[in-house]
Amino acid sequence: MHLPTAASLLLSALPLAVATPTPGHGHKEKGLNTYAKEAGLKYFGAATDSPGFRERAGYEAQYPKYDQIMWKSDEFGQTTPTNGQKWLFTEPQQGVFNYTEGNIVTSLAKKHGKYLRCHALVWHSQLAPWVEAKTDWTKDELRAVIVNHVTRVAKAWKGQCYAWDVVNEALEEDGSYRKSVFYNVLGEEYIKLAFATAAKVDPKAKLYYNDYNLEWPHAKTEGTQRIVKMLQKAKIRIDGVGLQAHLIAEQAPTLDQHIDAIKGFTKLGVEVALTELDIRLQVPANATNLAQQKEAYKNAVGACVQVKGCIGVTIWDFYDPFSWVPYVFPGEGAPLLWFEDWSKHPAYYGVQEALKNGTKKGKPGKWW
Ligand code: 9MR
Repeated sequence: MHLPTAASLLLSALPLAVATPTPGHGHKEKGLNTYAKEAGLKYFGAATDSPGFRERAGYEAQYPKYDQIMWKSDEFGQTTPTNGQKWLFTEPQQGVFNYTEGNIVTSLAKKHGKYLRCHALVWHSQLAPWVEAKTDWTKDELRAVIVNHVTRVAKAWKGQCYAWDVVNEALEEDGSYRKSVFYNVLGEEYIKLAFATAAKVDPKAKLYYNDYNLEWPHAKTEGTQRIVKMLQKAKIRIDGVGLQAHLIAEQAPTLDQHIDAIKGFTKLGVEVALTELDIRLQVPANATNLAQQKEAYKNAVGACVQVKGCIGVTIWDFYDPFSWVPYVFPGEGAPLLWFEDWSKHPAYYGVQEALKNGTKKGKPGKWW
């Protein structure tokens, strides 16, 4: 869907020769990754799935247009496979490893020169069923399972990942540990084991803890700081915290909340990235919630630009039909930057403004 803005209606009524290009409508518009690099970030990226697993089936006719934006433009300098590297695909049966699904996206990243974030080594969800089917793991057995999985999978992409999400979503909202099979058998030791193993196998990849609802300070951000400190104290390498940033347009964090949350991690000496940004709204979208979404995107990306140590932003796909959101939150959707008809969300220009108006090197932009 495309909602004409007041500015675009006004412009279309003017003779072309006098129409001054507005941000986002000028001929010299660059892609988001270009603006991100100019602002001092490493990348602005988009996660993507292998075609067989994209959320909306029957959209094959859209693939050429999709690929053009995903791979052949300067919109995105980085990607993350949304599914293919997960345990379910990489070790479907104990000791049987398969990298086919993950390789689809990782090889495209290589071919097109995009940074790659690798996702995710140890996670309670999209886990191969055999891990949870066995209810009487001994500590030693499960330690061996984790070490073997992390070793084999990290080795498979060794040297290719800018970063690995080593442990994903280990916390509850109150900052306590999630009672996953890993935690139930090993306690917090499983986190140490996963990071120590990944550090050994891929010394160049940045090792991240990744979770959602870390974009404003509260119990869960404190729990995450506790994990960072625990690893540091044990002299186990952790390089970054990934803030997934699955947000809601109508109730998104403010710029200051984002900044405080990010600084809460960077002050510990680790870097931060927004790793799965999307901002859902009640559908059908309307001018009000699209404006809220624009503001929310601008604040999230703007905070990353403003805080030293926040190195990049990844949106969790870029084309609305391929988002996971409507399948999990009925009545909500349109969380990305391109609508189904390929017109851009107002939020696209919110991101653009955040990137163009701010720089890590200079003073904060005038809108801060
Ligand atoms: O985008 C992924 C979707 O295709 C899967 O069906 C879903 C299953 O949980 O996982 C989605 O990605 C998740 C990511 O791996 C971790 N953080 C939350 C993401 C959205 O669920």
